[in-house]
Amino acid sequence: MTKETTLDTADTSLRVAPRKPRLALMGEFSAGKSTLSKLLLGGAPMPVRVTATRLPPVWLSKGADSAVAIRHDGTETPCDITALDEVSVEDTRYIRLCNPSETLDICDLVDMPGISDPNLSTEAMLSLVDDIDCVVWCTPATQAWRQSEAAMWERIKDRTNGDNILLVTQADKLRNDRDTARMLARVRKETEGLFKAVYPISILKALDSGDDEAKWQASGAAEFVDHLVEMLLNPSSSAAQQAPHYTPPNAPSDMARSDDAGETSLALAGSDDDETASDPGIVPKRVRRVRTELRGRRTRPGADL
Ligand SMILES: Nc1nc2c(ncn2[C@@H]2O[C@H](COP(=O)(O)OP(=O)(O)O)[C@@H](O)[C@H]2O)c(=O)[nH]1
Ligand SMILES: [Mg+2]
Repeated sequence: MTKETTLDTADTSLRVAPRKPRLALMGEFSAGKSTLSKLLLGGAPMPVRVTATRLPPVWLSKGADSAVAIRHDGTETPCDITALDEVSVEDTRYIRLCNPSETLDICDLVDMPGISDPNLSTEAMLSLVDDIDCVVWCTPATQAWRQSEAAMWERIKDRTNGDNILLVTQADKLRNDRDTARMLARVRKETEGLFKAVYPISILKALDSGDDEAKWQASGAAEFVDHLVEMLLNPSSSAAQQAPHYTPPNAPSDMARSDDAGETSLALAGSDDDETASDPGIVPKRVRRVRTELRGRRTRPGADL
């Protein structure tokens, strides 16, 4: 009996609020992380150039467009969403950016600076990694998986839940399929056991694929997005529970609304009408594809959310 009581107490006091998985995009400078975040966010246009080079980590959560700089000492300063590159890189632990993209219904996305960025200390990066769950590591096809990446990944991988993907970006820069196959064989061998999967992709081709399903497939995005969505909806770690309306730390008050969470999760999957209502502009086809992936996973018989 005593034991039972203790367990009950522990259960109540230690219960962690369920939340969405937090996915970090990592890799060297110019590996394509910010371009990938653009691809994943799809139709919700970023109000700023997230490809600006000197930015602190950008933590993207679902919500109406807003930006807040979180300093290393924990203090917060709202910032001009159109001038994020004015935020002090040295003082800022990360910029919290809210964005209405539906992708952010299933995860938070953290667009990290390059791993060798002199403005981001290794300690600061590792401390942020401790707050995320999983990683898509971007490595450019022409110089894939350099020693610096292998060394840094060694320090990072055990801080994740293991749901990590290695994305070999800029595959369009290789001369032909044979070069691609050789490069992939090498990278897969060198990273054996370090990632759940390795995918080649041309993010630019994926962004350009428009309505063309064959081009979307050929870009490598289809296979990658399929796996990523599957992983985010069924994370390995019990720390990252699925919860459609998790409110991130320091969330602005307009994000803390508590509407019927479960319903909303499935509504995302279900209704194109809703999408049209909230997004009166043109919805790029690539976004619909990400949504289709979400929809497929959420409506699949037996899919357990
Ligand atoms: N050729 C090619 N260029 C790409 C691709 N993805 C990104 N880039 C370019 O690579 C450069 C660096 O991309 P960026 O996303 O800013 O890299 P980050 O520093 O990792 O965030 C930009 O000029 C992108 O346009 C791709 O798939 N193919
Ligand atoms: Mg970037």
